[in-house]
Amino acid sequence: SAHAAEPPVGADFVVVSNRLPVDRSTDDGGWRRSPGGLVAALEPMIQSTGGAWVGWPGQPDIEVDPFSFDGMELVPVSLSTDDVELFYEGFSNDTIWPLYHDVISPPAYHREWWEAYVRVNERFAKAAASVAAPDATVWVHDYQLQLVPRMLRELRPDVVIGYFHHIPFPAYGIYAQLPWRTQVIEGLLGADVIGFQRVADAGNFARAVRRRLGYETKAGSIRVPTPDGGVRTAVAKAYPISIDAAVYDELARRPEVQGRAREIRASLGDPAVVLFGVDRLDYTKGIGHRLKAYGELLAEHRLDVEDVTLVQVASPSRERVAAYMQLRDEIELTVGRINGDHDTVGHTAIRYLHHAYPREEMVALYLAADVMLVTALRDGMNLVAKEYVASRVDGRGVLVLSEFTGAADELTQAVRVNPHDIDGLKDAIMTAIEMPEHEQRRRMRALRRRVRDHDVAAWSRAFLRDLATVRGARDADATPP
Ligand code: GDG
Repeated sequence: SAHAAEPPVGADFVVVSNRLPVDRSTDDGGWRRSPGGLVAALEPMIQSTGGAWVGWPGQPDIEVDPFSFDGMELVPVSLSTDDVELFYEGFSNDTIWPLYHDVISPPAYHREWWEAYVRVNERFAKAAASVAAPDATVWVHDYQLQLVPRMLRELRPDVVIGYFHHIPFPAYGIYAQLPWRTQVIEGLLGADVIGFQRVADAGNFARAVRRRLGYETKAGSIRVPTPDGGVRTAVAKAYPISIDAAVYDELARRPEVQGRAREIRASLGDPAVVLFGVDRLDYTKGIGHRLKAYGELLAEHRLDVEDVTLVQVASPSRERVAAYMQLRDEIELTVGRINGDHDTVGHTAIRYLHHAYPREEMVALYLAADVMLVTALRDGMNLVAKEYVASRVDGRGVLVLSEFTGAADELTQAVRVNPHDIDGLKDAIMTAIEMPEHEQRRRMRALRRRVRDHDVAAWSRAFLRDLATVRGARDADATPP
């Protein structure tokens, strides 16, 4: 018959995220691991428990059977071209993303998009339900899948469910715009532990729960009524995500990477100061604000193009969403103007790169940069800030960091900025450029310690420890006296 092979007995640990941790190679159709901290953080746990990962393989309209990869069972969820347009580009990236980033760009509300979001979340929930062993632990990730916790609980009341939200959760006054604001909160409350990047995000969520549903919340514990008339506790708490700091440290110590960093500076004409920004080309990242501040510093002769270059990597992102096309046009117009006004034949103001680079090259760029500019208008965490710090094995370099990133809660030794305040941003850039070496070292030492001691493995341990506590409490309740 046309039936797929029987699913395995079931996995004790299941991760569910929009994307599987692999990409299909365009050369040979084989699967390659996609880079990223989440895989690195979760892989040991998945491998040791014979766990599974449920997610979209990244291409529309393909049906792929579950397969094993590096000791993990990968369970593909297929999305049609319509699903990608309505669920992913539409509701996820053009409704939730701008709304949750404080409406920097206006969110679009379309009932058709919402219907697709419900439908696709159901598909993910069913896939997770079919692969989880009895009493398994299931960890759902991010804003594309906010309805999955509740749907999964209805299908499988035996499993323990965690959810981690990688982006901000907005203040109620903003959240309240969402036509489906009650359903989304009910979806999230299906989880036993709901993790956020910042304490403020967890607080915003608890407030939304009180306002929409009137449930009692106390110090991150939410009392959720159950269908049988009882009540259970859901935990809403901050777990700031991080990076695999040791990997960046190790790469940055390689002689070939350090050689490449010198080569990069030389190819820019060995300017006295290299400024660096790297972001997905996204309106949340404040790239325009950064360019404006830098352009004014050049125009006012506080900086000279002979001495300073800004390298801006803007990796291509969500190129089919209109707001991103418009952003790209704006940024590229601004770059062209600044370069046109200030470049000399031998020196450029901005080396603008609309590409993605391999990780080794990123680390070489971090090492080549005297000043790292992270000027996001709103960002859940911002891993770039942590990667820069982890790469500075030489103890030098200055991080300019927006106070609107999750990272600002932890990286308190950075030069802190409000990117909306262009004069303040200009002064912060000058402070960073002029910072004496001993002060760079003092700050970088503290920053490096923070990132080393709070790496991505510590993050997943903390989250999974709280999930295990839920399981323990439930087992204790179920045990007859
Ligand atoms: C979301 C939240 C939260 C970028 N360009 C290249 C490249 N990157 C890598 C960076 C970094 C990652 O992509 C970007 O992570 P961020 O945290 O900076 O931002 P988002 O993509 O918006 O991520 C964010 C994160 O989820 C995790 O929870 O921190 O707040 O928005 O690792 O290095 N990597 C390579 N080449 C590139 O050109 N290799």
